[in-house]
Parts: sequence; structure tokens; C-alpha cells
Amino acid sequence: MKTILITGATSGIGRACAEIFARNGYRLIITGRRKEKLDLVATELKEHYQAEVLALAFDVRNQKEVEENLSELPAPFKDIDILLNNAGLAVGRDPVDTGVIDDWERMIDTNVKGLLYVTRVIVPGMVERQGGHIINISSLAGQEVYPQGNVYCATKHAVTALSKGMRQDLVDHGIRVTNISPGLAETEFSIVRFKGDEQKAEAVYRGFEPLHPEDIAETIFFAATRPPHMNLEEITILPTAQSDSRTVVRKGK
Ligand code: NDP
Ligand code: 8X3
Repeated sequence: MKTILITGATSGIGRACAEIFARNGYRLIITGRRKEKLDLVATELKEHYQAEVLALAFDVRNQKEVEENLSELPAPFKDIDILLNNAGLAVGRDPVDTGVIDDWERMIDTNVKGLLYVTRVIVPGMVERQGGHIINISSLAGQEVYPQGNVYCATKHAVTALSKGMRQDLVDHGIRVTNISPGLAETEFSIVRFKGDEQKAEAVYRGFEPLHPEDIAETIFFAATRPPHMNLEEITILPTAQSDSRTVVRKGK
């Protein structure tokens, strides 16, 4: 039985990935800060799919918490085959001259430093076992930049660069690295970005069909289940109505 560690499984893309991997017989470690939500996800996966699930609530920004939670995993969960670095967020949409420093810190600390902290704890085991698969959730914002997206786009460009760097550093050890770059997907992402303003969040997806978290989860599952000699290195997934970061065709416009 293979084991996958999914960061940020309390909602959205991570939650949908937990579901598809559980349904297909994987052992799961799921993480997130909201313990109640996380435990609920774990209970559902156990009940629906009889999955073996370890739920670990911690903040990826806190290196000590990351180490405490992930460095001494119990025996059946110890050998991680797939690391899905998904936890991430955007906070605010401001031009750089009026940007909120705390928003910037939250994005950089979560999307870049948090991803690195988790990777640093998990990857030595993959190197020891000479195999594994790291799947990093970047974004279309890791390929393009859009107005008032400055720091979020910078963090996702960093994720894409880290995927390339990981691939170079780990190729000798038989470790695959896949970079996933979705466009607009309806999750809690925009509610978080607009700090709970549901109207602003809803407007992001108005007039077209955005990606659903399950669309991305199915693609990730496909990438994770290719034969061992094959690595899907970069996958960009867009809603049909989106051609690039700044162009979305909306009905009624
Ligand atoms: P959601 O807000 O629905 O999910 C984000 C997940 O990340 C949650 O489970 C959240 O859990 C977790 N998370 C956030 N901050 C932390 C933290 N400090 N420590 C631990 N976990 C954390 O959004 P998405 O599912 O859309 O986002 C998942 C990834 O996909 C992100 O990296 C995002 O940048 C990326 N992405 C999203 C796109 C979209 O349009 N939605 C498009 C392209 C990429 P909790 O709050 O419980 O900690
Ligand atoms: C999330 C998609 O376009 O809001 O990464 O940056 S976008």
C-alpha cells in the first residue's frame, strides 16, 4: 500500500486529492491548521473508504511544528511515497506601493518557506529509499504575473523554480518531481484572499465555469500513477473560458 502526505487537506484541492487517493486505496497523512475540519475529513475518509488516515494539525509556517509533527511518524506512515505540497494561499490584491506587509509575510512564509520546511523533513527518507514523488502545487500565477498579484505571483514563481531545482537535485535518486499549475479554481482560495468578503470572492468565478477541485485532483492522481520510468514534469490546467491570467470569457459581458 502506498502512502501520500497531503498538506492543506482541510478544503479545496487538497481535500479533493485526499478523497481520490483514499478511494484508490492509498494510506494518507493529511494536514492543515483547522483541527476540527481536518479530523472531520479523516473521519469521512475512514468511514467511506476504510482508509488508513493520520491527521496532523499544524501550521506549515512554523518550522518547529513541522519537525515535531513529521520527523517521527508512526511505523505504517513512515515511508512516504508521494509528497503533495499543496498548502498555500493568496492574501489581498493590492498594488505594490500600498501592499500590506503582513499579507506579504503570510504568503511568502506559507507558499515558499512552509513548502520548503515540509520538503526538508520528508525528502531525506525518499533519498534513503531511492524513490518517491514530489508534487508541488504552483499556479498559472507561477508562469505569469497579473496586476495586484505581485507577491502571490512571486511566491508561485518560486514554487515553479523550486520544482525545477528539486528535479535537478533529486534526479540521481530516482525521485520524480511534478509541478502543477492550475488557473482559476473555485475553492476557499478567494474567500481567504479577500479576507472573508464572500461577494468579492464569488465575483471571481461569476459568468463562467471555473475549475472544480476534483478536476485538479483527477489530474494529480493521473500524474501520480504513471509508470515508474515516466515523470510528468509540468501540467498547466485552465478552465476552458480562461486563456491566460488576465483573460476570462464571462457570459453577460
Ligand atoms: P483553499 O483555501 O481551499 O485550501 C488551502 C489549504 O491550505 C487549506 O487546507 C488550508 O488549511 C491550507 N493552509 C493554508 N495556510 C496554511 C498553513 N499556514 N499551514 C497549514 N496549512 C495551510 O485553496 P485551494 O485549494 O485553492 O489552494 C490549494 C493550493 O492551490 C494553494 O497552494 C493555492 O495557491 C493553489 N492554487 C489555487 C488555485 C485556485 O484558483 N483556487 C489556482 C492555482 C493554484 P487550513 O486553513 O486548515 O490551515
Ligand atoms: C490562483 C489562481 O489566477 O487567482 O493561483 O492567481 S489566480
